[in-house]
Amino acid sequence: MANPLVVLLMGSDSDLPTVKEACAVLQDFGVDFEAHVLSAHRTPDDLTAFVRRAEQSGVRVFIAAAGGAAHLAGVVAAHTTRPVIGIPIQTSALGGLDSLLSTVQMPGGVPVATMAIGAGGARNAGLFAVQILALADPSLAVKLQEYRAKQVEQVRQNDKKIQTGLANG
Ligand code: RP5
Repeated sequence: MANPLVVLLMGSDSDLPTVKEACAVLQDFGVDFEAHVLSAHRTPDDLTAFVRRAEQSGVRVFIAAAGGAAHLAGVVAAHTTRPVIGIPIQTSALGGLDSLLSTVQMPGGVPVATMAIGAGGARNAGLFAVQILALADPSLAVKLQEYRAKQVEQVRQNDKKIQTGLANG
């Protein structure tokens, strides 16, 4: 492992399309990260060893995405005191409610910052990681301000488009 600030873990390669949303945010902000498939259930020993190594190599934030009986974020949190952000993957069986509840309902003492189900949650996971890093990195804090300002501008433009569309019937 090089020295990434953020590590993204996913329980299966089938989670990758969602996880890519978080990767895109980290890339946009110029944050070094690594992404790996590691499963709390299928590769428990590899997961534990990885988290220990990652902590030693200086990883500041973990992001963990999993679906169904989604214990990945919780198990990562059990092995580190660094912040862990959970992404509940949308599932075909239960729409992701299974993933959400099994990620968010951590016992007191071992927190996981759980995002919303699916792509929006994954984007927010990336942003939340940037927000944590920005506490000690003023240049990232500036980029976050710019990101928000762009978002405001985008919504205002969308509103204008809608107003024009309504006025023209
Ligand atoms: C979870 O089981 C993974 O995070 C994935 O969302 C779900 C299904 O995995 P696959 O059967 O697609 O590999 O551990």
